[in-house]
Amino acid sequence: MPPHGNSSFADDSIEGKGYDAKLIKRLLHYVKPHRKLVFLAMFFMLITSGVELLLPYITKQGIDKYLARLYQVYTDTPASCDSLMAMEPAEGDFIFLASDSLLIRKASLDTMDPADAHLLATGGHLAAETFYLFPADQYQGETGRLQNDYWLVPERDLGKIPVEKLMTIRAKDVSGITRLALIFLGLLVISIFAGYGHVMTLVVAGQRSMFDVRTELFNHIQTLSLNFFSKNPVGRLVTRVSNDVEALNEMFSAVLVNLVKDVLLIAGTITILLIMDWKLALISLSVLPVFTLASILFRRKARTIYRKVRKHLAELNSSIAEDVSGVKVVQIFGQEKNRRGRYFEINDNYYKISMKQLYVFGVFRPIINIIAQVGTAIVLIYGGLSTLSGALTLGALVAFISYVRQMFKPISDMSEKYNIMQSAMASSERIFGILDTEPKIVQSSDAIPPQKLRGEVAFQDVNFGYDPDTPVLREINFGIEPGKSIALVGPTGAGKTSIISLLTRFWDVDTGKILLDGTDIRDHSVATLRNNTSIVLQDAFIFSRSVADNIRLSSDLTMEEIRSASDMVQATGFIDKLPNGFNTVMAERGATLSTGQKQLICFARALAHDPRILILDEATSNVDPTTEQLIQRAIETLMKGRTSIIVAHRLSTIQKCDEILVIDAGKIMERGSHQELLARRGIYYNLYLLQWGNGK
Ligand code: TTP
Ligand code: MG
Repeated sequence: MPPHGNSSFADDSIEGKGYDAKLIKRLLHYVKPHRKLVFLAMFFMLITSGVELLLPYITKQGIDKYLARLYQVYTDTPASCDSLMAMEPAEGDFIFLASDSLLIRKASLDTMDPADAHLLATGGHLAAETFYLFPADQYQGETGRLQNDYWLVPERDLGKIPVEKLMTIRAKDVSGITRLALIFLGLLVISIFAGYGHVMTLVVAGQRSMFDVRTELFNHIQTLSLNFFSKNPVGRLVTRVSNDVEALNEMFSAVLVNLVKDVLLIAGTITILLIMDWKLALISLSVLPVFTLASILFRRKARTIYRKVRKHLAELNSSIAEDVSGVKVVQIFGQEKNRRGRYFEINDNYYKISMKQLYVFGVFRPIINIIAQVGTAIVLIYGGLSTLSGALTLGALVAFISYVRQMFKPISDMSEKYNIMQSAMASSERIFGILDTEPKIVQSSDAIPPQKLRGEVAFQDVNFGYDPDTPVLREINFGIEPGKSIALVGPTGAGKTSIISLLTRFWDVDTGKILLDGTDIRDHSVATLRNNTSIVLQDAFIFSRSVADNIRLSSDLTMEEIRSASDMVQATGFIDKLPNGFNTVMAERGATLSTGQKQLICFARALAHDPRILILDEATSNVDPTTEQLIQRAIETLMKGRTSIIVAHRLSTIQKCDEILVIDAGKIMERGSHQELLARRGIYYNLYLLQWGNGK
């Protein structure tokens, strides 16, 4: 067993590493069959991330190109004006006014070589005043001045132009903005669909992978030895199969779905910010470490406290349940005051922890929000100053603010994802722990192919204990000829059930050998063992399926065969009286049947499979005399012509057997026929007097 085997199912903690390359690699193995879906999801994800990164940029374009189409006047020597025009600016970026002056579009400073832009802005040749520009043949008003073919209106005087006039002379800007708005909308629609596709494909891939994990886990658990089950209570196994797989699923839907996208968005945003204005970028990113730290701290605290709240709530609930259901006892023994005190304490604990939770949320959430707002404020202050001094366009500032705000959410989400990853890693470790547990009963690779047995059984010097330190069976030696029968008798806890558990390989011997037809049971294939033996256990197990299915199990017995088997053990009588006869579906564990009826069904099951070797652990329970007789006859029918090992409590069964072994404290103390053993006046004789002496 690997190092993360048993020890890790010992506790159900969810602390641990948030990332474990080995575990992730194993998990990916389950995703592999569904990789097409994952790739599709990645494709969708790239689209949505791209759109999200693009939207603020479109806003910037709209503002700079159409809303704030501002120009500044540049005056210098004709030679430098010429050289500027020779830079081949984009259409409308530079406008020739006179030999010594140009109009330069403010937004174009952004797109030109930063060194040139710097030179222009700091050379003292660029006037700070900004103008809107209108063709002189379309508009000439009171405010502004005429220069060449253009009417220049200072930015601050734009409001003086009547609105209707403004709309007509700015028709080009209006149509430009409309076009951008439509593009914006189109992208949004695309991103909605791509986002839907992204989540759906990944969730489907996740559910399918988890389906596979659950199936494998279930199948594997079924092959495990009883040793495993004695160490892992049923409740815990149920948790493994459902909760732990669910934790993995949560990782899929919450983490994998968004993690890559978040990382991509954060990286993309930071890159864009740095390209737009690296100084402003660094300044606005300065709050990130504090923000990240606060988010992590908050998530961690929130998670711990959430767990505590859950624990206290469970305590509260179970306390109410217990006291209400036990109210009679409480009243009869006058325990009301006592229980009230106890309840008050639990209630008070729950109240206190809930208040603490409120406090954590009430303090941390606002703090985190404030940090994010401070980040935005820094951008606004510093960026605002840059915009005023002309180093940053208004559009760039607006885009900057959008990008910075857009970045906070994925960062705060990521700390939550880390928590989910942590529990998922712990869960997968436990799941793999089970998957790595070897089935104890292994079939050796050179096992004899399945065969039909004659039915000779022999135990040779068998020693065995459920745990190595306490031996349960010591030096067990006996043999049974094909078709003969043996009865195991002895006080409770003697080891009778243990002997037959070894024969069915629910467990394997520690030392010694069990031979079937002269061959070690461990060299036979498991199929030989299962096909040639039938076992009826002390606690008859009935599945919640129809009676016929309970007899048939997974074999392909016909209805006639099932009926004839149940006829032979005389079970048909009561089965036919059930509401739907053989098709009556049983309650869980056969709760609606009596003990005797359950036994009879199990006998029919054993008989229908026609085994060479019959193993029977007789129930000790008392049944009415009629059923007793039915059972007795059924056992006789079952034994006929088969090698039988019977843990017997009924004198009549014992007397029918060819040999009786008296077991006590894990040893065979006496053996022989009924008469021989009585004559010895030993353990058997005493048992006889105690149990059957009263004539039963
Ligand atoms: P059994 O073999 O179950 O005793 P028994 O079948 O003779 O008793 P009964 O007549 O009541 O059915 O148990 C022998 C010892 O092994 C006993 O001390 C309990 C112990 N034991 C385990 O430790 N683990 C197990 O799973 C079982 C079945 C028994
Ligand atoms: Mg027993």
